Amino acid sequence: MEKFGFVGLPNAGKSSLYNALTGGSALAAPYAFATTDPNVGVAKVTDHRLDALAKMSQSKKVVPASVEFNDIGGLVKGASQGEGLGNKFLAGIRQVDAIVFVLRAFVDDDIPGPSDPLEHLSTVETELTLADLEMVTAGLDKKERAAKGDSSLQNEVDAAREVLEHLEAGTPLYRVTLSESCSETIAPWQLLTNKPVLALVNIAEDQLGSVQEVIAPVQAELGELAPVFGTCVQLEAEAAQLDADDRTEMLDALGLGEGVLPTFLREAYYTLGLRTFLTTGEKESRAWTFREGSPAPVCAGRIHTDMQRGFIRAETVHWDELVEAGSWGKAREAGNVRQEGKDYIVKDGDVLEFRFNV
Ligand SMILES: Nc1nc2c(ncn2[C@@H]2O[C@H](COP(=O)(O)OP(=O)(O)OP(=O)(O)O)[C@@H](O)[C@H]2O)c(=O)[nH]1
Ligand SMILES: [Mg+2]
Repeated sequence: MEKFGFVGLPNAGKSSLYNALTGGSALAAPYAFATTDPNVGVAKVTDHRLDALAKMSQSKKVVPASVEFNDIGGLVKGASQGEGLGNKFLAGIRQVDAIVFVLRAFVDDDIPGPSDPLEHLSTVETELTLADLEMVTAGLDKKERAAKGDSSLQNEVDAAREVLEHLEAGTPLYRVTLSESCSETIAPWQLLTNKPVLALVNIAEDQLGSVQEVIAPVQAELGELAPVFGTCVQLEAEAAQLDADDRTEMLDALGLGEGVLPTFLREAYYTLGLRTFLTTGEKESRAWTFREGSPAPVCAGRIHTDMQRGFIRAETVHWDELVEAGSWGKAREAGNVRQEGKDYIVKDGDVLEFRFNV
């Protein structure tokens, strides 16, 4: 499952966001470093295509796609010198696939900490860059020594030197374009700033009418580097505790529609190059995650390795054509079901039935 890690200052609202997304009950409290041990939870990605297919098939079970969120402690200025919780706890999010910056804009005199999201962003960027710098400096030293006896390590030494140059200049790696060989070689180091980023600005309830203005400076700062979202995390966390009807009523009353978080979640998923194919039947309708550009057998392998090994073909129909036809049978009659072979690149929203032989 794909994983996201939250990074932000104390009291930015990371644990509140975690609760809102996963329906969890992590401690969210108005003092710094409320979170010490990480919270790990799963969020379901809502998908109207899956709902439509489940309805068509009258499926007994509906299984949406899901992603994992890791909520960790707050990062402060000087963390690399041991301030606050230090920066060792960042190791807990080295394995994540992408990082979500949680930046506070809400003002609340009872909750300590700055309310300027740009100040949050700058601290977070600096501290992540310093954490990477520490790791690369130590790693390079080791590799240089090892490369003396093993020339095959020279590649890695070169790559580490290239990233070191950027990190020493204070530049997080997501802001630079690394050479292709460097990019490939350094990937296993799992550097924090060498991951895709997204930003979520946590705004006050009374800023909900001007979300765009509040997040504009952050958008300007990050430009093309990261999608930026804004919402009042507290309200969405409260809504997440309600049952579906009450939640809809609460969010509607606030003019929030379905809430910002479902959109955030879908976009986070999409930003990572994740796509969805679907399966549907009476027993179950299900959304499956695959990487953009995957051929049909790889997608079959998401369900079962036997299906990949013994792949023959994939009966394929786009979800909306299937829903419009009303059943697989009718979609076949209408000529909408294609027989796709092993080279077929699966598209987001395809409904598939694999034929295989083991
Ligand atoms: N007024 C207001 N308060 C909020 C909002 N979001 C979170 N809070 C409150 O701010 C406090 C801190 O929130 P947390 O979610 O614990 O923040 P955190 O980023 O996890 O903090 P650390 O774990 O200490 O790093 C809590 O008391 C929340 O209830 C918001 O949108 N508006
Ligand atoms: Mg917390």
